[in-house]
Formats: sequence, structure tokens, C-alpha cells
Amino acid sequence: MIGMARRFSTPFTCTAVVPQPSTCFEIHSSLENLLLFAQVLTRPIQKGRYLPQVMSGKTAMVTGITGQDGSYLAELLLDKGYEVYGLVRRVSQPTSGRSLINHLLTNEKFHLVNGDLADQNSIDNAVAQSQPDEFYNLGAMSFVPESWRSPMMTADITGLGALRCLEAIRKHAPHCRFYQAGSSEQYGKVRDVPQTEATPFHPRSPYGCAKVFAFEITRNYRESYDMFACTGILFNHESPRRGLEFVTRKVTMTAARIAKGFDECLWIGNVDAKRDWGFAGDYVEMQWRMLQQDTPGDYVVATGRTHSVRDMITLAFSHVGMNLVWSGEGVDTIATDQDGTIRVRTNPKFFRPAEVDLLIGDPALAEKELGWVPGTSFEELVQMMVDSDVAIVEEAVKGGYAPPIPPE
Ligand code: NAP
Ligand code: G4F
Repeated sequence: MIGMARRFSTPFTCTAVVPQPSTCFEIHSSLENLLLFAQVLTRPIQKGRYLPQVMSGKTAMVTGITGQDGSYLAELLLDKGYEVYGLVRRVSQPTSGRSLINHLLTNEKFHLVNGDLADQNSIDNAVAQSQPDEFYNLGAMSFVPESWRSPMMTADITGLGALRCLEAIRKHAPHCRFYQAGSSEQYGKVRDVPQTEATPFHPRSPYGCAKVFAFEITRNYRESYDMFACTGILFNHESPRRGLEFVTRKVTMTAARIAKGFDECLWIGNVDAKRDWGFAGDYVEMQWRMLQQDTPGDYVVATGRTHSVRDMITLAFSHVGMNLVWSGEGVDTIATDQDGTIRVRTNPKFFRPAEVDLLIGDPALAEKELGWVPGTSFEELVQMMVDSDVAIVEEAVKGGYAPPIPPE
């Protein structure tokens, strides 16, 4: 039997009532286990430089609130005294699918509104009723490989979704400031190293193409209607809340599983790709800052450093006591530990039809105009994610249920 399911940002909790084959992650059935997960995943942000707290009395609407960035941004806005409205898709099992924001549901300033980026009516109603001062469009189909499998849906949600938000604001709350979650995937086959706000776009995936449309339409609404509309061109940012299918979290969870005896090796794709990886908790601060300035603009948000996937894997495995030695090339790449056991193997299915080989952003404008600098190093980020995943696996062992398996 093949079950077809919508892609969710937190897939390991969303399909709770679907029977899983024994090789897959057995969804923890009790509420207690779910809460344990939520506690580990929703530890407060510890690093990053923040502006002093300002109790704002403002209202913000956030799409993508159930995702990695949405959950951190919601915490940041609530801390600043905002009334926060999160747009959420209807799901059949709402209590099990929102693990990253479960801890916010009792906050009286936190509200969930049903809506979908595919549906203009629902966004219109949400904006008309909540009358936000600030609108953060973080919702998207955000997993690049899925965008080749579902290009129309990606264009609709990740691309047109931004336009639907802009239209809702133009019609129902023209005073509202708009933030669009842009991506370094817009640069794709990069024309400059490092990439700046002036670097031309050359996207390499349907996802990148959709983000370019969203970027351009945001700029167009700013110029056409004098709207306060900005795009943050964010480079990869990760955290213990990152979806398990993205490479960093796949690596840290698999390293933790191997360390605790659940797996023998990590199956991976192109380890030569390089990314500029920062901490999501630092990056949501910049999203907020962009809407606090006098004039709207677009900014690169990055660390200015790049690392290969291979380096990231080596570092993560070293934190669980495995010192990897690499050999082979391309699909023959492997890595063995100090005992000679193969701990990383390559599977061609994880290679992409068109790859983004090198991303490194120049955050100079963000620092100069908004005083933003990332507070967490790559080494601290990887350590934080490994520690969190080791804790999740240990909780699972203690609770007698199976730890998560990264989906493909
Ligand atoms: P994420 O964890 O995958 O979260 C995506 C969010 O979008 C989820 O809340 C998801 O809701 C929501 N969503 C998906 N389809 C929707 C629809 N049809 N209607 C309403 N909501 C929908 O992504 P993230 O890492 O937090 O990233 C946030 C944003 O930044 C995204 O736009 C992403 O493309 C962009 N971005 C991310 C990075 C990065 O490195 N993280 C870098 C550059 C840009 P469900 O929970 O219902 O699935
Ligand atoms: O972690 P990734 O899947 O992230 P990717 O494709 O860079 O996209 C992320 O960052 C973008 C910003 O640049 C966001 F806009 C986007 O929404 C998303 O958050 O893959 C990173 C690299 C790629 O080069 C990929 O080919 O890792 C390589 N990789 C190698 N093996 C793998 C794997 N990626 C995944 N997901 N899984 C693998 O097994």
C-alpha cells in the first residue's frame, strides 16, 4: 500500500495515525512522549545579540509559524510584547502536528488562524480580522529536492503565496509592513563570491525560481504601491528545530542514532557542496530588525563563512567520538571511523538534478545599516544540534519508544 501525504515542516509528528512500517520511526503514541520531544526542541535561544526588550503593543501576523523560523520568531515577538497571529494549515490531527509551538499555545497573546498560502480568501480574512502592523511571510514549501517532485505546488505556495499576502495587505491593511523570507537559493549558479545584495540571480531549482518570483513581486509592490515591503535573502540557517530531511539535521540525528547503536552508517549525497550555515535563532532577530527601520530594503543575512557538507559531517561525528577518514570520490565516497567501520556511504538518489555548489554571503550591509552580526559560530551550531539530538535519542531510549529516523 502506498499512502500519499502532504509534506509538513514537522513530518515526524504529523502523520501520527498512519501505521508505520517497523523500519520507520514509530510515532510515540502517548502525549507524555510528545511533550518530552517538545521540551527538548523548544529550549529557549541561548546565543545571539539582541536589541533591548521593547514592549511594543504591536500586532504581527506570521505565516510558517509551525516551522523552524516561525517558532523562533514567534518567541522573539512575544518577548517584545507583540500580539502574534500565526497562520496555520488545517490538519486532521492538530494536537500532534505542531510540536514546535505547543509551548506557546497557552500564551494569551498567541493566536492561531486557519489559512493556506494557496487560498487568497483565507489570507484576506486573516489580515482583515487581525489588522497586523507587521506581516512575516515565512510559509513555503522549503525543501529543495521536493521542488523537482512538486514544481507546480512549489510555484503556487513559495512563489504565488507571497503575492497573495501582498494583495491581502494592499486591500485590507495597507499600513502593514511586510517581510518576505528570501533565500540564497536565488543565487544558485553564483555569479559573485561572496554573494551580496547586488549579485544577479541564477536559480537552480523550481524552489529557487519560486523564491526569485517572490523577491521580485515584493520589490514591485514596494515600488508600485509605496508599501513597506522587504526581503531578507537568508543563507542556510539551522537549529535543533530544523526539519530532519535537511542535511545538517539528518547528519546530527544520524550521528546520535549511530552513537546509541540504532544505525551503522549515514547515507548521503553530494558532500562537496558548500554552504554558509548560521543559527536560526540569530536570523529571526534580523527579520524583525528589517521591519523596524525607516526605509524598506533588501538584505543578505549570512555569516560570511562557508563549509562543505563533508566538513560538517566530520565535525558532527567527532562530537560523538568518531574520527572520520574520507576516501573515494563522487558516488564512491565513503568515510570510516578510527576502528575501520564504514560510517558514511554515498547514495546517488540524494544527488540533485542541478546543484548549488557554493554559497557564501556577505552580511556587511546588514551590519552597517541594522547593526546585526550573527552570534553563533558554525562549531557552536553543530555542537548544539548534536547535543540536542543525542538528548532526543536518550529520551526515546528512556521512554521505551523508537527515536526519529530522518525522512528522505
Ligand atoms: P520550514 O521549517 O520548512 O517551515 C515552513 C513553514 O511553511 C511551515 O510552518 C509550514 O507549515 C508552512 N507552509 C507550508 N505550506 C504552506 C501552505 N500551503 N500554507 C501555509 N503555510 C504553509 O521552513 P524554515 O526553515 O522555517 O524557513 C522559513 C522560510 O524561510 C521559508 O520560506 C523558507 O523557504 C525560507 N528560507 C529558509 C532558509 C533556511 O535555511 N531555513 C534559508 C532561506 C530561506 P506546516 O507545518 O503545515 O507544514
Ligand atoms: O540541507 P539542504 O537540503 O539545504 P538547501 O538545499 O541548501 O536548502 C536550504 O537552504 C536554502 C537557503 O540556501 C533555503 F532556502 C531552503 O529552504 C533550505 O532551507 O542541502 C544542503 C546541501 C545541498 O547541496 C545538498 O545537495 O547538502 C547537500 N546534500 C548532500 N547530501 C544533502 C544530502 N542534502 C540533503 N537534504 N540530504 C542529503 O542526503
